[in-house]
Amino acid sequence: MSQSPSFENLETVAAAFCMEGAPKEITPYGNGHINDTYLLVCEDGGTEKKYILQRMNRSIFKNPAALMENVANVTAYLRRLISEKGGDPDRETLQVVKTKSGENYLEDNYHNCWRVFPFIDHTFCLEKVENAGDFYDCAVAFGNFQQQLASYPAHTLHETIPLFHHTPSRFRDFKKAVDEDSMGRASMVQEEINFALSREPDTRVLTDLLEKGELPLRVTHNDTKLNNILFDVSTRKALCIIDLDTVMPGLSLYDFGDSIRTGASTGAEDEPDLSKVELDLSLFETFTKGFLKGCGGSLTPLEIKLLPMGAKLMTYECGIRFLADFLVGDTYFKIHRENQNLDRARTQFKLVADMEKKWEDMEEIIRRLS
Ligand code: ADP
Ligand code: GN1
Ligand code: MG
Repeated sequence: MSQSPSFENLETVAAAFCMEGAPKEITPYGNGHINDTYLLVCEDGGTEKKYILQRMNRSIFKNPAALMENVANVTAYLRRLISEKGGDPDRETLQVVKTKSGENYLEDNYHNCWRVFPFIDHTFCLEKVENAGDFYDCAVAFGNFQQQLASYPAHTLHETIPLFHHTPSRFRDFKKAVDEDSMGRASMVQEEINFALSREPDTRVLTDLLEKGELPLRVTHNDTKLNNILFDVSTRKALCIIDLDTVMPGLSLYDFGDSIRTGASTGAEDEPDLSKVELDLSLFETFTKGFLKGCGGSLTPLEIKLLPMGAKLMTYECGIRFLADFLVGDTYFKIHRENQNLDRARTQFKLVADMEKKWEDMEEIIRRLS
């Protein structure tokens, strides 16, 4: 199938799922960097039913069956918890719509893998924090997500992307991309490469502590960027955590750090004007308060102490991933313009440098809140 499937192709795919009504409109949707996402509107006897139809990224997710087993089991588990608490499972978590043959996803004749979720209507995603209250809600929701999954049988989860947040392994991949320089781009980004290389000793801090058993392995989301949470239009409350492809055992610091990276930056992830990018300390404080609350006292003193390191390392790690992708020719993260991955890497490194400048302030905030 071509890169942009036609309505007819998509309609055929959609028809294989247990949906209400017949497909009327199918349009590209959202700003994810990984999967191809469509809003699918179906007509059912005069009423509209909406779904999210996604083509999973096969070059990233090597085992779609294992991935979808994780998503189906985790969402079924969350639905039970939400119902027990009197919440609305149809709006507060995702639900896997099965294919007509009872599978969690469909593999078409071209080896594309597709899945469907009910569209959670009257919601919006934030690409940038608009006010501190939203970011606080987001922090409580992500902390709470980790709490909810604390009793989930972690051993049943498949590792959908091996070594996803293993920063030393990410560093090795980055170094390989620099050494191979397959696109001949390294000479134009020497300053960025040197910035990343000089911080190599930091890469091991969290994984060493994990290996020594000083940091607990938890079930974490691992991709807690701002646009992976849906807000309710009427209440403007954080409603539903989405993008569950990387729910796996991990460190709480990964989830904390990835949200700071995206939500506490004053600029967009791909902002070309670096003067607009810095760490907003007040948003850092807001998120920390919310996350501690959401985790309900479950974080250990060492986890709390290391929250600034979580923020810095997740930002650094994302920076080297973007830069490596730029060096190999933009094969992983979707780009919509030339040099977008380079701009993304630059914003992450600018944020890392700013965090290093504001290190004492971050530590002081953590001391005050703990
Ligand atoms: P990616 O892995 O590419 O980031 P996501 O699963 O995060 O893909 O989906 C991309 C976007 O689609 C989200 O940021 C959100 O805007 C929207 N989205 C995904 N699932 C739903 C849903 N069930 N209801 C409403 N919007 C959704
Ligand atoms: C990707 O899927 P999405 O767009 O929410 C990526 C994250 C990165 C992020 C950078 C599976 O997230 O790890 O931090 O882009 N997801 C995967 O914006 O690699
Ligand atoms: Mg996403």
